[in-house]
Amino acid sequence: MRVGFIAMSGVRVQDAELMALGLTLPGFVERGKVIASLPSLGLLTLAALTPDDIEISYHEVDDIDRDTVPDLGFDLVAISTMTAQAFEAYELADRFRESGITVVMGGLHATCVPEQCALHADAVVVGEGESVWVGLIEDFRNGKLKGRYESDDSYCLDDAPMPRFDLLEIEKYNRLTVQTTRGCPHKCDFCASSILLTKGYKVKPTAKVIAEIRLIKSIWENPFIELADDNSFMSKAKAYELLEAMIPEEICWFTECDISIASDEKLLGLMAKAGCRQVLIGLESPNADGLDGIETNNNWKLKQYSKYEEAVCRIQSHGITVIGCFVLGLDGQTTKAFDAVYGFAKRTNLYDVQVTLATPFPGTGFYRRLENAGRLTHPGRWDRCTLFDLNFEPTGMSYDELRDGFRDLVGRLYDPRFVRARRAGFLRELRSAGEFRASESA
Ligand code: B12
Ligand code: SF4
Repeated sequence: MRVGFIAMSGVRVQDAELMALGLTLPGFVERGKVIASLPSLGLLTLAALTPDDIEISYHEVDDIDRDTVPDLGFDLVAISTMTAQAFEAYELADRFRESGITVVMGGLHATCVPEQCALHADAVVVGEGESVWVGLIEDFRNGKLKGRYESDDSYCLDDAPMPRFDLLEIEKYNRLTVQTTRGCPHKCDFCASSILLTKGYKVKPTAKVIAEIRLIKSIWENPFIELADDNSFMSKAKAYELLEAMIPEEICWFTECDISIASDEKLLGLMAKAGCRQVLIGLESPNADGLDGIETNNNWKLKQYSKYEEAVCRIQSHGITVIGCFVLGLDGQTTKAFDAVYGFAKRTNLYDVQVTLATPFPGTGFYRRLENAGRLTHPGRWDRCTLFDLNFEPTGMSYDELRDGFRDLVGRLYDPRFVRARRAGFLRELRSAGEFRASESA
């Protein structure tokens, strides 16, 4: 029996004018180039759980001739897609099924729109794949595949298998991902990340993370690793333990966290020592108006607002550069938000900035709210769920003002002179922070 794992990778933007400005996620070309080639960690994880007697292979969708779907001898294909490439995934799934191959779909999109995915797949997996994969394969072998499998959230990262990096044609990639946590303690209205897969905040045991890092080091001498976490280090004791264990590994890495890391000097010191080069932080809005109500547990993001500038400067003073992420078009924001983002980036010497348009992903509170209010301008157009294509009527400005203001802001933020000035400012501040720390310890 043969199972093919197919990743709908790549980045997508529909807006031709933005593309012309050189915009790629999460901000501009250089990082876009780096991340566009990341493999699907979800599929590599499921591959690891597949029984040994089954032949498996991993494929990036761009390596498959989508028109003819070559006969690779698959009995079953497992397709992973995000929302932006859902239509392309549906087409591919249809082709496989026409050739008599069983299709299973899973991932964030399938979790949120399972009924629609079921029109194109023999089985749809809702939620985390690990808890259902072995049973699904067994059902398939026995000719008893069900149409839908749902994870019950009981899966624990203590049981995480070693992802099958060995399946990759490794020369195609320049970074690999390691997941140290899954989920997030916060609950943002627009969040389309792993809180859609699990309600809990799950932490992988340190020994397993280190084993994954060592495996990557056995493939590449000096790897740059991306932690595929939505919000690392929320469990502080575990974070210290992990970071201490990462120090001797001598790797460079990137992760996503929230602004609270800035209030923990010990954590920042350990992160820097452990090789953290960059963190991506969802600041979301440069003004309080846009932040109000975003985090729906206890308005946590609004409460952090007054500390934003100092927090960014403190993190960067440890030599850890910050990609500050701002979402434009949030309820409460007006056209003043564009200049406010620019001003924030300038004042803080933000090393990188990621601006995205508020995006109603299916399965989010934001989507339901806009749908109920009749504010969706392109309902069901999943190919526009790219973070860069506008899909709704904003409140504090018109549709055109938001779209055009966003394009203009992108041009200003990624102007090479502005990028150079911010980075020079970052280096200046880093030097003076270093001198200050040296004088304190003398
Ligand atoms: C790495 C990454 C990428 C890589 C993806 C590589 C790949 N093929 O997976 C790249 C750079 C290509 C990428 C591209 C994009 N990304 Co991205 N990306 C991430 C990131 C940082 C980590 C994802 C990850 O590895 N998670 C860990 C793994 C283990 O989880 P998982 O993939 O969800 O898999 C689990 C389950 O979903 C399930 N599962 C997954 N697939 C399958 C398949 C089957 C058959 C089964 C049974 C189960 C199953 O089982 C797995 C284990 O439990 C997340 C943010 C984050 N920090 O999580 C954003 C994120 C997933 N990306 C996002 C977006 C918006 C994009 C882009 C649209 C950006 C753009 N404008 O181009 C494009 C998508 C274009 C496309 N290809 O569709 C959004 C997704 C929103 C959504 N619901 O669709 C996220 C959540 C970021 C965000 N906060 O907005 N991304
Ligand atoms: S802080 Fe980030 S990961 Fe957590 S719920 Fe909010 S948007 Fe999602």
